[in-house]
Amino acid sequence: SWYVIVSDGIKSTKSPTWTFTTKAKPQYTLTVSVNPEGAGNISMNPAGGVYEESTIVTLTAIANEGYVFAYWSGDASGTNPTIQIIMNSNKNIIANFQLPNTPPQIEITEPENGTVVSGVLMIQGKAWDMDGNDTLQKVEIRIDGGEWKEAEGITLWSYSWDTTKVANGWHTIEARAYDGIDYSNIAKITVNVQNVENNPPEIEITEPMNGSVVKGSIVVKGKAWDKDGNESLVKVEIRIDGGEWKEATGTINWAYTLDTTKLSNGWHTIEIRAYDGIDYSNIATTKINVQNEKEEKGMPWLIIGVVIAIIAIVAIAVLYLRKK
Ligand SMILES: [Ca+2]
Ligand SMILES: [Ca+2]
Repeated sequence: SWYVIVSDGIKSTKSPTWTFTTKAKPQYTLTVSVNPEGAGNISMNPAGGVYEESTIVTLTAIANEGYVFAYWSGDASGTNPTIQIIMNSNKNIIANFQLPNTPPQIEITEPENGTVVSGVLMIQGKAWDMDGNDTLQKVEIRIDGGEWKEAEGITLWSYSWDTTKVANGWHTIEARAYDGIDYSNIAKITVNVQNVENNPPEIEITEPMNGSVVKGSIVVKGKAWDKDGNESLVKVEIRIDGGEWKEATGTINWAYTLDTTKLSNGWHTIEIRAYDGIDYSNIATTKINVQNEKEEKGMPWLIIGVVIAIIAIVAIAVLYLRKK
């Protein structure tokens, strides 16, 4: 509060008393620290550490040599080394640093670069990490620059690759390891896939003709052959009406005896296939119309006839005795 005193040297007059209040903004304290100690510094802009309410402070974490910035903690978060905070309370902020990551390393040990391979190939190798093998998370493989796929195991890893799924010729195998932060270099080999391509066998039914009317015991027969050599034929199989496959006799010239009395009268489907140890042939089909004669079922009629005859004889006998 204040007032004025006016004086002419003899008399003085005091003015009324005026009062007013100033509204000062509250002030807050920003405390920063570094973890681990000596790993780096934090610059504050504006500098100071004590700020009026609502002041925006830019914090930058600066790593010392041998460290990298990791994340903020306390009253801040995130992994960006520069952040802005608004001073609306006292704050305590920690900049966390860590030792930089060493990427893992990888090696393909099997197969050797440039070798001829076939069938299902077991690709194998090793992975390691200077920061400790326990940080390794996975090993991935890709074929011909395709999608990365996870291998089995890590420090000693393997990956099963079916080379019959690709064309014969040169193919690229690449491997990499991951430690949760960085991928390793990519290990790369090329191999020459040489698989023998198999032609499926072929088959034909020569008897019975499609649509034949048959009865009793019949012989189903035909021929089978294979472009890769008929000696590769393993077996010929037959099934009736989509039932169980049964082996026929012979291969190049095969036969199967079918008792049609075990089948109902009417149309039935016979299917045949050949197998060369790798692939089955197409299925050859023929339809037969079974017509076996029905067995005589006279017995019930005979019994009924005898019963009627006995009743008739008894009736006649009764009538005859009554007349007497
Ligand atoms: Ca590492
Ligand atoms: Ca074949």
